[in-house]
Amino acid sequence: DPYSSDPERHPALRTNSLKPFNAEPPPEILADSYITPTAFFFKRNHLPVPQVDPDLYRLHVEGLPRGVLTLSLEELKTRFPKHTITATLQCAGNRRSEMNKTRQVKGLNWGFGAIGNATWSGAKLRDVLLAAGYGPDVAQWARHVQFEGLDKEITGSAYGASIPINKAVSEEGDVLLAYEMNGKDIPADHGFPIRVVVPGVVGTRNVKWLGKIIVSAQESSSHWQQKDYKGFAPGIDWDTVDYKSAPAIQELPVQSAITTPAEGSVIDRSEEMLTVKGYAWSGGGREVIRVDVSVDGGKTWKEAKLKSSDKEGDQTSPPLGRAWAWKLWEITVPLPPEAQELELICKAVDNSYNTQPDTFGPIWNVRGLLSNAWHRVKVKISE
Ligand code: MTE
Ligand code: MO
Repeated sequence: DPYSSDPERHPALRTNSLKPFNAEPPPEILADSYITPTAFFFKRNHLPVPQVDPDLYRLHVEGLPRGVLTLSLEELKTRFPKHTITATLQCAGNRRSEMNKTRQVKGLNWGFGAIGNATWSGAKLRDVLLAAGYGPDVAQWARHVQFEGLDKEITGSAYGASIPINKAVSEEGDVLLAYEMNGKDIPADHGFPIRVVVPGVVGTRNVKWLGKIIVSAQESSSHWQQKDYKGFAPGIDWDTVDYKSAPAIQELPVQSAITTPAEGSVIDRSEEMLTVKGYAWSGGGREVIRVDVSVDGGKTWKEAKLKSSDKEGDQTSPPLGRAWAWKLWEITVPLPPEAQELELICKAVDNSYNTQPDTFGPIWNVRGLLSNAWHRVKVKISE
């Protein structure tokens, strides 16, 4: 069994698949703390978790005219300044189960917990590429930076993905070769000893157990770059899909969800007030500037209070274009008199004034990706 050396996991995780291991936290814990506890951070593995000896670990940087640069873990930690960022990671399949209810899609049936927020520390990819010989000459032809994981299919091909070179070398792109998550060594499930953190970019490009970096004129030729993680029109099905016709997903659209109360909760009328909480995030470093909440199915809306950390009242903004981390939000509203059932809704707005679509129909796609329609939660009120 290639999965026999997979690590232990927290028993409260909701498992979507055991081999490979895919799981998300109980969603109500997500808004409890600004930083998602590592044990509860969603895990999305396509293959068995590779066992890596940190002393034998080597990272190879290829494709540059100067030849291959090989770095040990120690060299990565000591030759390059250590940077720390707080960034939200979201799987392109987050909230797929809701889109699946509109019309069946193919993929793991994620709820709204395939997202988490962590602090990540490591060397800047930019610094490593410069040390490997990236410069104006290379910029003439290089278009993509490819990543290969140490996890492999039985055929021997490694998990792989790529990102545009501009994101990789930008001083403001903040792409990390991370060796710490939430202040500790990156755990086995999250890519020990090195994972790429590409803030603002879909989970799949954040390659774990990083073995190789290749500077190239081409995108990664991997299955996950070419034949998966792309969006299509609602009319395209498995018989008509042409993967070459759409670009690979990079930056994600604006997203939000209600983490409490849970679907189907019963609220006591005598409580009079109802507190609704959740998360909101947008891709590409766009900052969430507003979350609108309705408790009457979208007839009326109120603005939630946004939080940029666990500090009471913290509404600080990150530098423009570098809002890598989510915001938590909260609102307390009076229970509408007479109503026996409420439909709670949230929708977020980012600083480009992008917002979420109201329903899944118009954004339905065969693979169930980019599922970001208004999040709706029904609750009952008991007398
Ligand atoms: N990297 C490797 N090497 N193998 C993988 O299976 N899964 C990707 C990405 N990086 C994956 C990978 C996907 S689809 C996502 S959503 C994120 O890792 C999940 O990261 P996490 O497990 O740390 O939450
Ligand atoms: Mo993913």
